[in-house]
Amino acid sequence: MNNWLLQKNGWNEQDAASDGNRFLCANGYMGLRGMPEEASSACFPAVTLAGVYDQYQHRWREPVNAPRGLFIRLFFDGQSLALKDTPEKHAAELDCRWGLYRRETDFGPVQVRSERFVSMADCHLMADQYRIQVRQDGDMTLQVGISTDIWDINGPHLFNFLFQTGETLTVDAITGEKKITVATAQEAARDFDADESECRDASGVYRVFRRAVRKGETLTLSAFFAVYTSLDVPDALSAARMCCRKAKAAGYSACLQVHKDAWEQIRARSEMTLEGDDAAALALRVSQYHLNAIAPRHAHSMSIPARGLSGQTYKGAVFWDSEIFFFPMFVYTQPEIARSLLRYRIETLPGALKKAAEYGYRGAFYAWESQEGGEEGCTNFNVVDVFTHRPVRTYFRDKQIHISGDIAYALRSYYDITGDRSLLEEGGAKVILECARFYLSRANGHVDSRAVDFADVIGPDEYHERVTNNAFTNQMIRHCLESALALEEIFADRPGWLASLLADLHYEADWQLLADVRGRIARAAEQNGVIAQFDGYFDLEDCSLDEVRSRLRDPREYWGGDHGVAGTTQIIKQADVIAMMALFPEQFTDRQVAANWSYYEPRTEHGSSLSACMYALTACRIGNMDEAWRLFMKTAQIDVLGGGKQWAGEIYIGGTHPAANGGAWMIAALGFAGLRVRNGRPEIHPNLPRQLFRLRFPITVAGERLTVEITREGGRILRE
Ligand code: IFM
Repeated sequence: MNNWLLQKNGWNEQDAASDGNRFLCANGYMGLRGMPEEASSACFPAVTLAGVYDQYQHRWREPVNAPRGLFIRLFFDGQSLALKDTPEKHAAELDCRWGLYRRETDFGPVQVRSERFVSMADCHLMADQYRIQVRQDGDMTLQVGISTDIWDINGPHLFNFLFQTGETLTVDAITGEKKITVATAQEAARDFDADESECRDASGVYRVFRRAVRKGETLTLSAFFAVYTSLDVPDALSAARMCCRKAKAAGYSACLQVHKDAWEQIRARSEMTLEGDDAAALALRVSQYHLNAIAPRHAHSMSIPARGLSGQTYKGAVFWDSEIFFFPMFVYTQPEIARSLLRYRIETLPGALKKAAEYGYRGAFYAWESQEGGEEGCTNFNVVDVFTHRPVRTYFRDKQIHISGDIAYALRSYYDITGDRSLLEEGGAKVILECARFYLSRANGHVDSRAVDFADVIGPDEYHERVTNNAFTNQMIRHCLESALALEEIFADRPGWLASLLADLHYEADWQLLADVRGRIARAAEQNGVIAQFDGYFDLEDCSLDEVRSRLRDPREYWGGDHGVAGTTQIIKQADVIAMMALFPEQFTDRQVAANWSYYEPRTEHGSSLSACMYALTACRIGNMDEAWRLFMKTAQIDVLGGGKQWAGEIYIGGTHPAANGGAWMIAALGFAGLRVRNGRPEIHPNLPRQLFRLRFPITVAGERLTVEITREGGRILRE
């Protein structure tokens, strides 16, 4: 099978939120939710801009949604043919080869077929081709415009709207907080005669085409929509206008061709081919499409929000998802994107230093939910209680300290996999040292005075707050201190450089202190080979997941925190000890992994889309391929099936799942192929599930482009 199409038949407004995610078109600069052109704001349509944030009053700061171009209203004999009027037939699809959204809707008197894309060749552009097949004689009116009826979670964010008509329609506005201009422009081309006019109303500005139509006619309209902000260029409006004009002059087909060429190049570097199971092959393609579509190719220092560009969920913030879940696919396939993700952390170091200082620590304590400049977007009250409707004190912001170690981990991996130390020279080494400094200042003494504790933390399992010696966190810290120490060896040929860096940083810890603390970080207790997730974990109530679920009084109830149903039990939200074993495979024996896997998996809710892939990776390691397969499918199909949690308390958390998309690549590459880099060389240790007979994918290691091929007979790494 060679299926690249994610398809859905029928229209149901209830599915609008998940369809908008599933059919998202994006190019790293902006994301356009997968709704038909006529969809109203009740269907959560949005054009979400990467890296443009705004805070309205005291609400949460979140990314800005631009006015929505390519918005169409259709009337036949004076009747609106809106989608909410339940069209007789509707089908939508996403062609994952090139990020093309297509839909076909039978409105009765007319049938509409459209196709659109968010350009990979020009990140400011999107284009649409809208074809109307007339079924009966009548009078038709088509309004094509820019809608300012914007769906926001914590908005509004745009003010002082200025509308212009003429050959190009434009809408520009400024954000409330920082007065960033968001300028949009739209041009249309048509192959039919019509009376043409313009109209403006409270919801936007439109070009209007009116004509009498005859049964059997086909009318085609192409629309080009551009977005620029004053963060891109000083005169955003002129730039948007120019972009549209150029696109219109080139025509839809030419714009489509260069867009497709750009996608071909992306796929040549990253596309995995999996043979043996059609559903899995499609799910993997959808996953890779979604992650590639939101990569910041237009910027040399930018990261990716946890819900990508599918909207404003999680405040458009950058989490550890970037370093631990998105980074692996990029570092192995398109290292320049991995570099951009890490440059974002290098450039936002001042925010991390500030956050550490606010809490009375030295060094770099990165934001749990990082926004512009590394500012912390996570509040102390990140969940709203469904019973009292009051905010709940959560501790993600102040206690999830593994974030700094996660960043150091990715910096180190970047060096190990690419062999390129320039990123360390350009600020990466400084980040590692500042993270190490943070941990040294955060360390606590231990009752036996030999061990070093890390108390009052939260591990990846967020349901248990303020624990001591979370195994995952302590391991990340250990690795961070080791990475700081390793800089000496990495820069052995430039001792003067490292010494001057340390002097510049006024780095007070000497290597001996680092080595000493690293060696004394407390190790969690073990029971029958099972590592306690944190001190006292085994003393908690040991009951089943079903039992805990049965205690819920509301399906949206938050499981964690002081009153959550999971907090007093051993039920965890997501992979924690197992995530540690997946990220540090060499530190644990197969036996240890097997014992911990069997213990923790039944106790894991998988309430986060970050969980299943860690269990799948470790299942590959211990040869439990049936479970690896089940969890691979769960991970890879998440945006195919539109699954995942939608609510945390009263907070909407829906959107696409880039961490699972990255997780699917990780399971296939690091799990099924057993890919790793040791001493600068790639190795494979194949574990192909019985459902597959071939897996093939390109990688780049130490600058060399290679192809990994795994079959039932074994595996090989091919040089180009
Ligand atoms: O980073 C994750 C976290 O681990 C669990 N809650 C959602 C966040 C964003 O994906």
